[in-house]
Amino acid sequence: MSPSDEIASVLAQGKRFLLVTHKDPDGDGIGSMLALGRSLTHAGKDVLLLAQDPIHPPLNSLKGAHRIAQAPPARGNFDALLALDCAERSRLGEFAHIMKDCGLVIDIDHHLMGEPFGDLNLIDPECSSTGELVFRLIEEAGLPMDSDVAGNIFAAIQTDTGSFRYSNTTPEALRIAATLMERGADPWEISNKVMHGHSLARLKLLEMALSTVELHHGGKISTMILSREMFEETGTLQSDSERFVDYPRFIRGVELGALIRETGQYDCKISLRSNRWLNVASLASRFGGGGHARAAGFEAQGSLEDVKENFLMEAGRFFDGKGG
Ligand SMILES: [Mn+2]
Repeated sequence: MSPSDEIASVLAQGKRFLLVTHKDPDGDGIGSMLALGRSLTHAGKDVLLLAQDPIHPPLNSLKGAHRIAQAPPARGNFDALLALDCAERSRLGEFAHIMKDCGLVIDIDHHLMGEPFGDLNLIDPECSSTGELVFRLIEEAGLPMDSDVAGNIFAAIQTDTGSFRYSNTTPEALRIAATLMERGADPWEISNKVMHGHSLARLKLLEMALSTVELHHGGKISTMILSREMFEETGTLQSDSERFVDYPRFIRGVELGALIRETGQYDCKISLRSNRWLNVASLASRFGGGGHARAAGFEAQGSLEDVKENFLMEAGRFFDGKGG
């Protein structure tokens, strides 16, 4: 039996399911969780959706987002835990311990890093997004798909492919998007909510971030900085800086764009994007992180200045070694 057949039969036989996604959830994780959760609920299952952090704008406008709980359930007893878009066990954060209360752990993901941690694993790194895997699973398992399920899968694929622009956009992703439209997904409505629904404060934060953009390594590396002060001054959250990393990458001649965010005292988070050939997953792994060839990230300890300097030194070396 293929992994998706095995998972389909667990979903058909089980009654209670717990769905989770990674910490700092994104559109793919939340959209996938909401879509699969609603479909299973309509199939008569008892479903609990769980996220470690509150769902911030604009993702809280996805249909059904208010149903996502933040606290783990008092009673375990789930037939299975489905981990969506989690990349590796550590991305489950504080929820990793709930796994023992669940009959089976099912890992559904399109990242290629670490060992799959599920009893059953539906992993396909060729796949644009976890949303695409959820679509396939729902179809193959014969689970119900109404317009809200279709819309949330569409939002998952749209956010993870940068509105069908990034290099993970495949013919299959576009075909599925077309099918989702036929099932009632409305791309304009979804973009307005998920891609455009931002606050004025976010624009003020972007204004500050843009003023820090610099070029390095002969114009091939570009950096952008976000300090804790900037978040405080504008009253914004880390989640408001989603997709800022695209701006340094958009500069002509740049191959590697990096967004360096200060997340705590001596804690930074670095997001990496490349345009054509540089393997940023491999660069991130030098710092203990990971991701995809064109989008990756890692965490680092130190002041913003030190982290930036260290990163630029290593990135320059990686570049010169034709890091692929
Ligand atoms: Mn994803």
